[in-house]
Amino acid sequence: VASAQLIRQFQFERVLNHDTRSKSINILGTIDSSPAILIAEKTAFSAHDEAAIAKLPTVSNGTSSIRLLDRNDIYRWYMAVLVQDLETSPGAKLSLIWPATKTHIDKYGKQRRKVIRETPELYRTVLVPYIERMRGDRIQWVYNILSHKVEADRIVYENPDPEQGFILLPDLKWDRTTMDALYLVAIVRRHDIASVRDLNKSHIAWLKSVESEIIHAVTRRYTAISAAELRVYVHYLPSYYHFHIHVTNVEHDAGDGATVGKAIMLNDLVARLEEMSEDVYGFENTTLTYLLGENSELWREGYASVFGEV
Ligand code: M7G
Repeated sequence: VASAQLIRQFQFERVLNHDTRSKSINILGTIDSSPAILIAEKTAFSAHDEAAIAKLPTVSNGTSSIRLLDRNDIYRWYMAVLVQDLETSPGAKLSLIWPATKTHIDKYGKQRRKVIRETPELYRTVLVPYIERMRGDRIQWVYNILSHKVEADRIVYENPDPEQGFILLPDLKWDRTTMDALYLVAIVRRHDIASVRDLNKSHIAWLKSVESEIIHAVTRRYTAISAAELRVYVHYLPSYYHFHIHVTNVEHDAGDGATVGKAIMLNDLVARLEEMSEDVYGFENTTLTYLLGENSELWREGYASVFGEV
């Protein structure tokens, strides 16, 4: 209830970005004179809920809720107001970041991207110092989850071992109802892995068991989904430098977050580690290529001078 009051105080400032395909919009505003970002996304149809889908063309709040726009031969197109209900069929999912930092505003704004071919040397000289600066307060939310301070009742599965353990729970991007859009995140307990770069051959067995525990836990909890319908992957670059794994339904279009230049299948990471020679040993010593937004501090203050047309 408290958070619903908070979102009502949002004062519009400007649109940061919008997307017609995902039907989402990122808005910058203020709450209590501090910057706030509101992300609104229309919810997907819940194809598993066949009873609701069957009623789609007939349900109406009143006679004016479906209007024929035009017809041509066998084709007809309409505009409609669908019956919505906060519990079973909400119309939109809203996320609020408040107070938002400059890094958040950059991330949710429209931006062009660049391809970064990051050699081991660039990783050490440009990215490592950047990660050091970024790790601080930005991952408070991760520590809150690991210490059961927040979201504890949402946990899907937990392995409490301090070294090997992790917590699997719904990602904030998931509306927690639409099965086709299932999106979970697994956050590891250990603090010594900031990103894929810190993974090496010594982690192979651990990564394999984490992946199989994840798959087992998800398919047990969400019985409509099978192991072959799960996309288990990691981001490089991530936004948050504490190792975590994305778990989504393959049917879900996770947008940029699931594309080449950002997402790497966990299985592929493990296979690469297995194939690596003892000399190379870990991702620290490889070249990784990814996309980076031009608004980011990492581009402006780091890679622009290396890859930019100066
Ligand atoms: P990432 O690859 O570091 O960043 O993944 P990005 O995908 O946002 O670029 C972090 C993941 O954690 C994303 O899928 C976020 O949606 C999710 N996430 C972020 N926060 C702040 C939270 C949170 O507070 N709770 C939960 N459950 N998930 C979060």
